[in-house]
Amino acid sequence: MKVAGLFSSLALALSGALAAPSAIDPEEFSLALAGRALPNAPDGYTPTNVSCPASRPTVRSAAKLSPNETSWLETRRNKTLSAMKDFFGHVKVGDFDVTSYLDKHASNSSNLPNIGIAVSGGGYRALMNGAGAIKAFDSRTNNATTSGHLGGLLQSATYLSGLSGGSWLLGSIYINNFTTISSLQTHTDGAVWQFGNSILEGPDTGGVQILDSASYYKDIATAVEDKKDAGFDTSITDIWGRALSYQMFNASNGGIQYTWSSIGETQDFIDGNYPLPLVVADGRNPGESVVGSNSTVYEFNPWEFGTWDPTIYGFVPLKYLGSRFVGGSLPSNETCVNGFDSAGFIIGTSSTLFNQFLLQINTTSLPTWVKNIFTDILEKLDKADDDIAAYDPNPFYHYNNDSSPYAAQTELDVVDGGEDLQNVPLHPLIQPERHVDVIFAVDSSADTTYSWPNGTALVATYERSLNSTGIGNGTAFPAIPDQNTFVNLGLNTRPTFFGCNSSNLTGPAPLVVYVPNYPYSAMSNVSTFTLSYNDTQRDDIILNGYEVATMANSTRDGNWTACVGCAILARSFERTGTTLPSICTQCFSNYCWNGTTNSTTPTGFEPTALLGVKSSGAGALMPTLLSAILASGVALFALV
Ligand SMILES: *[C@@H]1O[C@H](CO)[C@@H](O)[C@H](O)[C@H]1NC(C)=O
Ligand SMILES: *[C@@H]1O[C@H](CO)[C@@H](O)[C@H](O)[C@H]1NC(C)=O
Ligand SMILES: *[C@@H]1O[C@H](CO)[C@@H](O)[C@H](O)[C@H]1NC(C)=O
Ligand SMILES: *[C@@H]1O[C@H](CO)[C@@H](O)[C@H](O)[C@H]1NC(C)=O
Ligand SMILES: *[C@@H]1O[C@H](CO)[C@@H](O)[C@H](O)[C@H]1NC(C)=O
Ligand SMILES: *[C@@H]1O[C@H](CO)[C@@H](O)[C@H](O)[C@H]1NC(C)=O
Ligand SMILES: *[C@@H]1O[C@H](CO)[C@@H](O)[C@H](O)[C@H]1NC(C)=O
Ligand SMILES: *[C@@H]1O[C@H](CO)[C@@H](O)[C@H](O)[C@H]1NC(C)=O
Ligand SMILES: *[C@@H]1O[C@H](CO)[C@@H](O)[C@H](O)[C@H]1NC(C)=O
Ligand SMILES: *[C@@H]1O[C@H](CO)[C@@H](O)[C@H](O)[C@H]1NC(C)=O
Ligand SMILES: *[C@@H]1O[C@H](CO)[C@@H](O)[C@H](O)[C@H]1NC(C)=O
Ligand SMILES: CC(=O)N[C@H]1CO[C@H](CO)[C@@H](O)[C@@H]1O
Repeated sequence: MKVAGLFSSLALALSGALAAPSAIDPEEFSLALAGRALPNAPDGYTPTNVSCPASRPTVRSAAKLSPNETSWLETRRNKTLSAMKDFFGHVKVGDFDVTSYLDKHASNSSNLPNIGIAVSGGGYRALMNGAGAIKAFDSRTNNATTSGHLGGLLQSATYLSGLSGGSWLLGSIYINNFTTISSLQTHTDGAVWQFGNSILEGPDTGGVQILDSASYYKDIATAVEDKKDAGFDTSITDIWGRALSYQMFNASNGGIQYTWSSIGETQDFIDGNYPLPLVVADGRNPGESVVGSNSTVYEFNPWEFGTWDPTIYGFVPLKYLGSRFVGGSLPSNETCVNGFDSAGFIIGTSSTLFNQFLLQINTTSLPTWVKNIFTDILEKLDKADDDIAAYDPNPFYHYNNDSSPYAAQTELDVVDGGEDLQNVPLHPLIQPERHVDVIFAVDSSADTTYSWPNGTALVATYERSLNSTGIGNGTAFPAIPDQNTFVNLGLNTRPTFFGCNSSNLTGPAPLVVYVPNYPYSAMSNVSTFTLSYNDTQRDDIILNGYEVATMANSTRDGNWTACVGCAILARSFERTGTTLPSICTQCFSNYCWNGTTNSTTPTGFEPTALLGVKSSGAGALMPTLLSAILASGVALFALV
């Protein structure tokens, strides 16, 4: 799919018809930059030639962690140790003295717990429910470090992964200097996270973005056109990623100069002050239009883009994406390129299913002439290819020729991280090299008729891991029952632990704490298709997400935080030969799936709010809307 030339007509029409405000005042721009990741792209959105470092970038094998990650982990471990001590200062595990335990084993950090958090896809629903969980896990949230709460889990974590809607959450946090959810929930006009303005209309005038809808479209069109003019393939995902940036990044002009790799160059990240962010996307095989369970799963970490899968089994320096690698190295006649990894393009890549939202421009209150021009452009796009991000040049061109289905492709097609049904980004966290002990898997998928999760994402990851000599490539994952069992046994109505008994695993694998979206004080099963939320709806769903993670501040189970503590410590206890405290035995009998199944077809799944709905802000999904939209042919949305 090429957008070649298509944008010039839009840009021209818009700039001609409007006295659009001129470019941002440079002084205001530099002031607006304080406190974020780095605006280090050489030329805005346009990938640009730069001189190569003395040691030219190469693709490396996925056999090990990158040297960057290995050295960063050493720094991070000290930070997670002190954060865990703080966490267990208010999270009591019976009368077991966790602080002394951690101190006793501090000299051998591989004995200490290694925590991952994964935030699923599912559009704005996943963004908001995931945000509620992250808010609950964050020690900086008011009252989160009091009894019955889980503040400090985020600070204790080594990894935080997100895909699709979950990647918007990661982008919002990391590109904005690891900001808090509370700060993203401001009520000021023009601030970030103003979901009352649909992404189709663009940001409110005023505030950091200072744009009206027409200049919003003009700016997006110009950015994407410039990339095209520089000789790079563009797709609808480029437009989508730019649009997302205006909503997620607190920087003027949609943070056009912010790269994803700049996270790795941010001082607080270098100092190990927060977890390693991992964004997941899928590969679409050449000649295939459906992304199957054996598709390649990519990760974007702050240093690299690539995959652990046996297909490619390699990683390329993220900062140098856009350079013409051949067989894993950069030929001497080729130059280095920077600026391809625009932060918005990365989260846009992870959420390509949603670029279809752009097709709903007619539902907005935009002036008809803006709609007409945009419709005109969209109609010229090749619809069949709509949902890809074009990684052209393919950084893995002629790399691992024998195993890679992509080796002969000059372009790599990358799609939404949930398209292979693994809608919770567990893949980077189950890589044996990372030695993760426990994953908090926050699932906001819309699996059931009324948009609640039913374990489909975990089933997909489990099934993939069974092909251990093939696509699973040595990853192990706890046994997961079928979705009917999830619903019949209520495993999707409260947190459930999988893989408690490590001797029943096919290899080293984390304990998975499944945290499904469930109604407490709001009906948080909002439709994947709803594009705008006022602040009340937004805050209600975030609060509900907080309650999902804390089981309503432990009012649903007074032992909940102790049980979270037990899940964190379980694998560490095994390594150090520590007897399980009796509270943990009790927790595991309550929360661990014990192998029971009931695969009969359930009658339906329609939970009501456990605490009663506090406000009418967050309405439940209307099935009629769902059918109408499905009938209109975007059935893929049902998956996320
Ligand atoms: C980012 O946030 C940290 C922690 O709040 C703060 O110390 C630091 O100064 C901020 N960085 C910038 C560049 O503002
Ligand atoms: C990652 O490691 C490479 C090689 O050791 C080094 O050149 C590069 O600067 C590192 N990247 C960052 C962002 O620290
Ligand atoms: C971690 O902490 C230990 C003990 O305080 C210290 O000796 C070590 O240098 C620290 N390591 C890093 C990488 O900061
Ligand atoms: C924190 O707890 C105090 C005391 O219970 C309460 O008054 C206050 O509203 C709480 N703040 C938040 C943000 O929940
Ligand atoms: C994925 O599976 C399909 C059918 O099961 C097969 O045709 C295809 O070649 C497989 N792709 C890879 C990369 O293994
Ligand atoms: C570099 O050399 C290769 C092989 O001769 C050629 O295909 C490619 O176009 C050259 N690249 C540039 C930038 O000239
Ligand atoms: C918007 O509505 C017009 C007029 O009904 C129609 O021609 C056009 O195809 C629609 N655009 C989109 C993107 O659906
Ligand atoms: C579970 O979700 C899948 C879609 O992810 C759906 O096809 C299936 O019918 C659902 N089953 C139950 C029991 O909810
Ligand atoms: C296992 O994965 C390989 C590709 O890695 C694929 O060809 C094969 O069909 C898969 N087997 C099953 C049972 O899914
Ligand atoms: C133990 O492993 C077997 C074989 O993989 C599996 O069928 C069973 O469900 C597992 N039990 C639990 C509790 O995970
Ligand atoms: C927010 O939206 C909900 C649902 O549409 C509506 O009931 C509520 O009145 C709105 N609240 C505000 C403050 O606009
Ligand atoms: C554990 C395992 O099977 N690793 C394999 C992953 O894929 C690469 C590339 O095919 C193999 O070299 C590894 O042995």
